[in-house]
Amino acid sequence: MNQDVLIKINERLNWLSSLKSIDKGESITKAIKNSGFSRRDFMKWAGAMTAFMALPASFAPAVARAAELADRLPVIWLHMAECTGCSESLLRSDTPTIDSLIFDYISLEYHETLMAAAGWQAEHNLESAIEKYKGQYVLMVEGGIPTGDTEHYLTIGAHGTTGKQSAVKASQNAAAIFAIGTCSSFGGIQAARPNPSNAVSLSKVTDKKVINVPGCPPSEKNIVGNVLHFLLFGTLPALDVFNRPKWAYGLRIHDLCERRGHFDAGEFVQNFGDEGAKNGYCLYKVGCKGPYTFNNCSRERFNSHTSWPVQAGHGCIGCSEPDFWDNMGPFEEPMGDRLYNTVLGLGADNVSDKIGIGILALTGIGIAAHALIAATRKDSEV
Ligand code: FSX
Ligand code: SF4
Ligand code: F3S
Repeated sequence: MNQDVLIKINERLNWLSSLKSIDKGESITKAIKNSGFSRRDFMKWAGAMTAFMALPASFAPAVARAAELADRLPVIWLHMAECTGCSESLLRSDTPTIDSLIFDYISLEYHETLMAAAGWQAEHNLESAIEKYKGQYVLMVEGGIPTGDTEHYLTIGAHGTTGKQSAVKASQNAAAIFAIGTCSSFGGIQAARPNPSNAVSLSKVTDKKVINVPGCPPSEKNIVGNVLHFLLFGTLPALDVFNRPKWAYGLRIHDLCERRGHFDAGEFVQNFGDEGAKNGYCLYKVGCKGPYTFNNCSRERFNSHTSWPVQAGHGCIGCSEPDFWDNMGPFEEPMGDRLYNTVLGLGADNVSDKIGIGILALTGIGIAAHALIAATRKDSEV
């Protein structure tokens, strides 16, 4: 079975290698070497990415080859309404990582933050990139998209092109489309009540299939992992109900959290800075939304596996879930009283206080709560 998949992957990689590479004067392999990474570092990275994408270890050489062929995959990256944190997540490391090097390499065809061009030149660059790589480019869109009467909020350029028009146009001839970040996936902060610009997700404005890579911001690993996955398979990954790749968003934060033992033992931080906080206790009572949030932060962390919100001492705020700005707040209070009590007639805090080991009940409640959040979203995003 794995063998059949590998044969297919190698056929695809052979086809990719027959395509013209983006001309950067040197190959990706060379660029990585020139940045001080040895072949051994690179293969180690490929092995880690293979595990990260939940593929068998025997796929590591194919993953390495896919990374080396990433320059066959032009990326067009558009900015809509957002804070640019998604680009920052990927590009602002102290030292370049292999992920950021690969991404830098392939993304410069058109990236509004990174490119040198401005004004007419920038508009021209976008049009020519779409034309030149018709049907081949990967479109990545960051940010929510203002619509309706207020879509002029994102109007740019001499032709008065709106953000919505740019996104729709670029999506028409893309080989794959990724909504990068929660804003593009679900509307994000600008779509939070009262949503003055009528911002919506990318999937709401295009009739093409969109893969959502949420997180505010998503980790650099989730962004690059999706590019690699597309290079390897050329098809859509298995997606959850919110069109998030299951290999990245299949588990809850809570499932692999390093503080989970304390949750199970009923050991909670009651206030920031208390004894429990010093002892690394569970952050549920100071607002952690890890039990309702599907993402891989507790396993992969950020900044080359350095840390993540819960490790830094603050609860997860549910940033990869639809409408989290409206649904997950207040961010430093537990959902318990508001959600569990009203919906399920159970106080999660009572459960965890009285029983201590509330794991089974809470897991069930967590899942039910997640389903409820899904059912009560303002709009259907999928
Ligand atoms: Fe949104 Fe990306 Fe949050 Fe910011 O731009 S997902 S506001 S981190 O950066 O789109
Ligand atoms: Fe970790 Fe938050 Fe779950 Fe506690 S509630 S175990 S801090 S994810
Ligand atoms: Fe976001 Fe929670 Fe991860 S806040 S970054 S999904 S830990």
